[in-house]
Amino acid sequence: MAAQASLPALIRKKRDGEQLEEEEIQSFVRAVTAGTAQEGQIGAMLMAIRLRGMAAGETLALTRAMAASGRALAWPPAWRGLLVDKHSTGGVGDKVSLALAPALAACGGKVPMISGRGLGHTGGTLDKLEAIPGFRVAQSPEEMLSILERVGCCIVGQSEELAPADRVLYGLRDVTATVDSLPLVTASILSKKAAERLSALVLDVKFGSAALCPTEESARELARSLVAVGERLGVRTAAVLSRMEQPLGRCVGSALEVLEALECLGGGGPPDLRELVTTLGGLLLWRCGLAGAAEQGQGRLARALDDGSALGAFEAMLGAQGVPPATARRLCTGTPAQRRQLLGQASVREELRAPGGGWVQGVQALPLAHVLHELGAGRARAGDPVNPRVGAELLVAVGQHLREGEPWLRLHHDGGLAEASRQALQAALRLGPHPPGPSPPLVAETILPSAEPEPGRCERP
Ligand code: IUR
Repeated sequence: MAAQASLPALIRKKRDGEQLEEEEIQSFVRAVTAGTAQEGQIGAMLMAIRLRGMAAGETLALTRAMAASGRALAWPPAWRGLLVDKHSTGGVGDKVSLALAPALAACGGKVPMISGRGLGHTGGTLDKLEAIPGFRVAQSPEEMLSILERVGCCIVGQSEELAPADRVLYGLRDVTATVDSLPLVTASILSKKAAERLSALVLDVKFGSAALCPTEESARELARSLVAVGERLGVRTAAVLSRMEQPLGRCVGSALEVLEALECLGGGGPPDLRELVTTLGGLLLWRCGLAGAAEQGQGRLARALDDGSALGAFEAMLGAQGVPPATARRLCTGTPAQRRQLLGQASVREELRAPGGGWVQGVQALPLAHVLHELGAGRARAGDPVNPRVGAELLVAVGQHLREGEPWLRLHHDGGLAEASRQALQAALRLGPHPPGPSPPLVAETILPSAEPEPGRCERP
């Protein structure tokens, strides 16, 4: 056996633009997981990868090594083909997971959804769910299995044991300016999904001013990388490119987003949210074989939202994850006022009024998210608390005419709105003298694996 290359030799090799062998990548990831690699060495390797990139085979090897750094989930053989999940690269007002996981369970899927917390301007699914009194995001793999047996879906946090190498690398990427690296993003997202032992995965890769990917081209590149590596890991993978200029739906902020997800789960809610839930879910049902085509899958998802079965699965999931049954019942079947009372409301609710008259061309998501973040809806550092009651409701839609002084945004907060923030919010409302032209579609493109099987393709679970 050849002598193991030292970490400096591996860093040098990548630094000089050479490709790393699979064993070399494994040895780097082992050193990261075992804690024998120094932070400086890990940072240097991350920067070498960020600057030199990785070939497809290297990215696959990195993903596999990171997935193998911890425990993998195990499921009964009878669930073969039914295990599905989705991942979003993050958006403003993105509450899709809250509605999608139970809707998929209602369609016969098994959904072991592992979600994240918000960091930066985008909210996290776990923070949103924790706006519900009693909801517990920490569930062991054994508890996940039991919930999936009874309910069909769970939404949980990443346990210490799952892809621990990603935890180390992700933490250091933030402080070494190496977050925006295609192979590192691909390996980070897919290592956790590979450890979930999924049958099918759909990725919502957002693009636009409030997204990780600023342009449609960069989103397409990331989506292609994710789909190609996902498939080679044996997971049937698809991605959509969706626009993220404006908030998704009408509500932003944890408690308000839970309320909006409940509307969607009951067959109502804003059309853009329902469109994304049914599009992503339809692709998943098709890719795992529960539907013959994506359109058929979309129809099944829509029926689960309309006939109460998705809402029923959500109520069961809440009960299984620590919410007292009476609370879960009231939240899912109560009036909007009863729901608001259960989740609690901020002490201040104020309406912003249109500074002039005109036609609504759009509302920019990024400044809105920044102001809500300042008001306590987001966190500056991992581990900081968030205020679930802080949020905003859009009172207008694109194409609507507003007269000067008419309310366009209802802000929920517990005090501290600075004048500069108020001005930033007013500037986020874009008004024009004419009605806007037709809006571009929310989903710009669907990315599927290329038809040709790639060499080295593995068996599917
Ligand atoms: N989410 C992840 O899980 N990993 C990443 O690298 C990014 C988002 I960026």
